[in-house]
Amino acid sequence: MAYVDDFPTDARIVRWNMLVAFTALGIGGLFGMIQGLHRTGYFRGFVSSADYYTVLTGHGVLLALVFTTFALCGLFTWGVTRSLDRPLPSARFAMTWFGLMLVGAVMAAVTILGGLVPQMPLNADVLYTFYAPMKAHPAFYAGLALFIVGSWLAGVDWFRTYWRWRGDNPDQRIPLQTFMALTTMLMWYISSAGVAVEVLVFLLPWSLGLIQQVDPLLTRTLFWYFGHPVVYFWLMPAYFIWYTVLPKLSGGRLFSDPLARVVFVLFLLLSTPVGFHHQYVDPGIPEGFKFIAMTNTMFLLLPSLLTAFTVVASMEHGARQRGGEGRLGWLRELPWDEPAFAGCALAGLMFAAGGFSGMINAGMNINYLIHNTLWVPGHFHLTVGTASALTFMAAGYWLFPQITGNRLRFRSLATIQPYVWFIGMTLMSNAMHRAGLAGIPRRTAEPQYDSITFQGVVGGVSEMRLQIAIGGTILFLGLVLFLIVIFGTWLGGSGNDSLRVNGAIPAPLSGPEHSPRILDNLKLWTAVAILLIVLAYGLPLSAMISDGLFAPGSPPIPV
Ligand code: HEM
Ligand SMILES: [Cu+2]
Repeated sequence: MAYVDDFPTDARIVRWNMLVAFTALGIGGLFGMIQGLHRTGYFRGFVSSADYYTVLTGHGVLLALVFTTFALCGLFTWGVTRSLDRPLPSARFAMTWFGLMLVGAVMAAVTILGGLVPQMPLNADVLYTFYAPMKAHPAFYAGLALFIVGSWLAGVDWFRTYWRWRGDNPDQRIPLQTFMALTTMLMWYISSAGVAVEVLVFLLPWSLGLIQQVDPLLTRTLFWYFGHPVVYFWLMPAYFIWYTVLPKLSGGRLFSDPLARVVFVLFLLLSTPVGFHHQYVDPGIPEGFKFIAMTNTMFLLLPSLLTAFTVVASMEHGARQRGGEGRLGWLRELPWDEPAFAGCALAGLMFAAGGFSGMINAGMNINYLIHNTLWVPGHFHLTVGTASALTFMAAGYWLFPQITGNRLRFRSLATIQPYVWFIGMTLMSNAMHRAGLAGIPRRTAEPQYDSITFQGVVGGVSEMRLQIAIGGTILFLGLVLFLIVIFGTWLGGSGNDSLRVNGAIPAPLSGPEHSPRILDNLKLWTAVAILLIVLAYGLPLSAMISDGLFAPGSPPIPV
């Protein structure tokens, strides 16, 4: 029996979320390729120099916000209902949050793309970080607000399902996948409150003309209060797949359920009190608080290192079950020709590289070297752009047959797709990192300044630009392969007769009974998380608002 037979309504909800996610991925990826080509200086025909920022905003919003959040909603709806073995309480409620998110996302996207059509009054060239003094059309902020509220209601839906299950099972440990979804959502409620205040109290009224000015430092701080934890909102669903699906795909079982719980609790505690590490160069924030943020950030490496250990141990266990031997010889026994496995494993490998460049970003002193250069997109295309994106694609290969009842189509394309993405990203990200070291700025259509020449540290500047463009084109090709497989599987229905995916997930080697019950005390961890935030943010925030909520203000930069 596939998931779709047990939970037909929920399967539809998962399907729709994933399809919106992958559509956003397709459009956003096309914009990415255009950017890479534009920056070479040779292929400028696609968009004008000014429109570059419209495209860049579309790329960032569609990929970093829309694609990731819909994918998360699809994966968590599947994980919660599967692990609790009960459907969401009400299809109507589920369609409400899905609808709110969709309407919000479409409003934001249409407002951004309106910038490409001179006759339309809409525009929002404010980049996906959208902070003042850049100002967008009110429809953009209203769309964002709907989108965030929709995501909150999605979390309510998973909590409701969990509470009902709890009523029937008062003494059981929370099933792991549900535990992961709930801790992620608690983190999301705490952190997205910051961006909700930023949008609803400041940016939307300002863009409607109801207030004349906003305080850029305060609104930036509110943004980054949310802007770091949001990266865990992208990553935790990838971890969720690595912990619960990847061991099975490797032919084994999860090494340790308790370690997985510890990791998710650590993310809940530490994701938010670190946001100042995005503001190292902002004046007006005391250096000591930047230092605290840096220290917390370094602690945040711990859950990722624990994950690397647990996931690799599970993979090794799987490979040895399949007859793998030797210190590293077992690696050969892993199913590298299985697209879902290869996608997750390559995503994890790239994430390790992203972790290293992330440590450079996080260091208060070396951050100055790479701040606002192409190094930064070089870094996060390894993390969100691959660790999350490629894992979500891989999860799609595994999940689509289960949620549609159809066999995976174009399997040979699916088999090579993760490798195509891996090669494209290796080229693009490597060149972006090096270009950043040469001082080439990010978010700049044509980075040529009078009397400044960029010196390549290794290789030349035009070589790096070319490598970014070639890597970006290969990535887009990888994306097209993926979309052919997924939409082919969805539309090319062959019925339920020959499903090749076995959706069962085996029990871990070490189960939840090996950990103290306090790990499941979500109220306690939420309280500790809030306490840490008060310590990290209380004083600097109160200093920022002590001179008035809207002052010192700043005139808008019209876009
Ligand atoms: C086809 C694959 C992709 C290509 C070719 C691509 C290319 C690029 C390029 C060249 C930039 C830098 C532009 C600049 O700073 O001037 C960029 C920025 C960015 N990319 Fe990608 N990218 C791809 C996929 C992704 C994915 C999958 C994600 C996230 C899930 C992502 C998220 C971002 C974000 C958030 C930015 C920063 C936008 C900003 O600075 O406002 N990209 N991308
Ligand atoms: Cu961060």
